[in-house]
Formats: sequence, C-alpha cells, structure tokens
Amino acid sequence: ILLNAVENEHSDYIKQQVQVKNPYLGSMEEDILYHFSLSTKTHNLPEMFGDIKFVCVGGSPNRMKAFAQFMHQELKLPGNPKDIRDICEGTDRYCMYKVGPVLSISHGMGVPSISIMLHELIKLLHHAQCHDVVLFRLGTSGGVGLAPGTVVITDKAVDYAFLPQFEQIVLGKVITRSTELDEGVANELLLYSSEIQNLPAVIGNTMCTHDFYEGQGRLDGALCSFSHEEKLEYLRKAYEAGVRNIEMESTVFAAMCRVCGLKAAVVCVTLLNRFDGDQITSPHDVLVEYQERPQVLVSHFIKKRLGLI
Ligand code: R2B
Ligand code: URA
Repeated sequence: ILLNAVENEHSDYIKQQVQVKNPYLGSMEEDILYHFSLSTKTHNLPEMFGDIKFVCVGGSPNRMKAFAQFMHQELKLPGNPKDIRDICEGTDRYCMYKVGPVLSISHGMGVPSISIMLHELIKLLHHAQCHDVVLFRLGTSGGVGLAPGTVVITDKAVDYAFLPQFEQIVLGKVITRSTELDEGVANELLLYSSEIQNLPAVIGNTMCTHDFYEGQGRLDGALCSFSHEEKLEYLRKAYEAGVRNIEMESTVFAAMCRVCGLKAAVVCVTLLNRFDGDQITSPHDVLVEYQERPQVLVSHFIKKRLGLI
C-alpha cells in the first residue's frame, strides 16, 4: 500500500512505458510486424508513432476508418478527414489510421484475430517508445437484460463460466491470466456518459465467448443442441453474475493489456436484449446510430484528457 501511495504521489513524473514481456525481443535485429506490414528496419516507428496517447480498436475496418475521420473533426486537425491514409495498406488483415495522438485500428472478429493484432500493436507501441497510453475497445455486443442501444462499460471481462480470466494454450498447456481492467478509466467514462445526450450507459461485466451462435446460447445458428429454457437459464445465471453484455474479444484484450502495463477499457453498445431474442432486427440506420455511441463517448474522454473541453 505504501509503495502504491508513493507511486501515485509521483505518478505525474513517472512515465508509464509499454512493457513487452518477452526476453527474446531485445536481441532481435529486426522485428517484422507481419500483419501490419510494418518493420523496425523499414519504418521509423518512434517517429511515426511516438506521440500516441490513445489507441482505439474495434472489429470492423469501415467503422474504425469512420472513427478516425470523426476524431479528425473532433480534434479540429488541419486537412480533410477524407484524406486520412491506411498505415497498413500493404495488408488487408487489419487497417490502421493515426489522427494526432489517436490510433484507430481494426481487429476482426474473435479472440484469435484480436490477439494477433494485440501482439503486434503492443510491440509497435514498445518499439515506438510510447508512454502513458490508454487503450479502448469500441464494439458491439448482445445485451443481457438491457434495452438495445445501451452502452456497457466493462467492469470485469469474464469467460463462459463468468470468471474474470483468460485461458491461452501455450506449448499444449493451459495458461490462465487475469482480465481486470482499469477501474479509474471505467468510472471516468461512466461520468462522461451522463454529460452526453442520448447515451444510456452502465458499468457491468462483459462475457467473452468463442462463438456468436451456440457459444452465446443462440437458438438460431446452423447447430443448436439445447432448449429455449436452457438458454434462458444460462442467461439468467450470467445476469446474476453481473454480466450485462456478451461479445467475443474482451477477455484477451483485458489480459494482454494488463500484463503489458497498459490502461484499458472496453466500451460496447448492445444491439439487442438477449432475453427477448437472438436475431438482430433493428433497422440499419438504428444500428448505425447505436454503433456511434461508444465512439462519441470515447471521443469525449479523449477531448477531456487533452483539455479541449
Ligand atoms: C461483437 O460483434 C462481433 C460479432 O458480431 C464480434 O466481433 C463481437 O465481439
Ligand atoms: N456481437 C456479439 O458478439 N453478440 C451479439 O449478440 C451482438 C453483437
């Protein structure tokens, strides 16, 4: 506790570096970030990325491009937002846009896709000597007992058994890592949500699954091996364990950021209430507006942190 207090007292002075937890990295002559089409030899990463303070990740490439253009406007940066360039144009695995101190990256769907991206992102931030970086996952989710359109700021990212942990298989053995997120950032986001119109938000646990259909207890996949009653019982248990939404990346996101000393938050809008059904039936324009909500909230946070509002 004493150590913590001393650290907090001096936190204004201590730069929080991005820590990679790999003894082999330091001795590599070159590091090729293959899925970004970037490398330490061909790109000056400190020059390109050294001033990054906020990294926002989300599943869809188009949504993350739109977010970057939105941030360009919000930060009143010079030039036309339409002209922003995909830094990863050499690959179509992920897209990446930099607008001032904000990096916007897509991660695809599911744990394997986001974890590959996070390995390369965390190495990139490390090679670029970034410090005091906050990471956000902006996404969509299925709500558990919430009205569609509610933004859930994740307290704990939990697994299929509602435990705050992420299991990775390493050399044929299960390694378990904690999935705690930054409480301060979450509370700050909740506070800001109340300053914005039309942005219902709650703090709750987020369950991460490895499938959208059976894995989330849906009755409408190509396979279904359980009854309607069994589905509802699972969702009720999830609700009792504090779960308010279900998505597919939060546990590995939380676990990797935590190990590497990165402050992180997960902000996902709910597209439906899973107690009412499985299919996403809202009209396209309604869904588009829902998906803007996490972006508006995180943009508000960034502008506050930068002293712009
Ligand atoms: C939310 O939405 C996607 C599935 O539709 C998945 O990436 C997630 O976490
Ligand atoms: N994303 C998910 O993973 N589940 C949903 O129900 C909606 C979006």
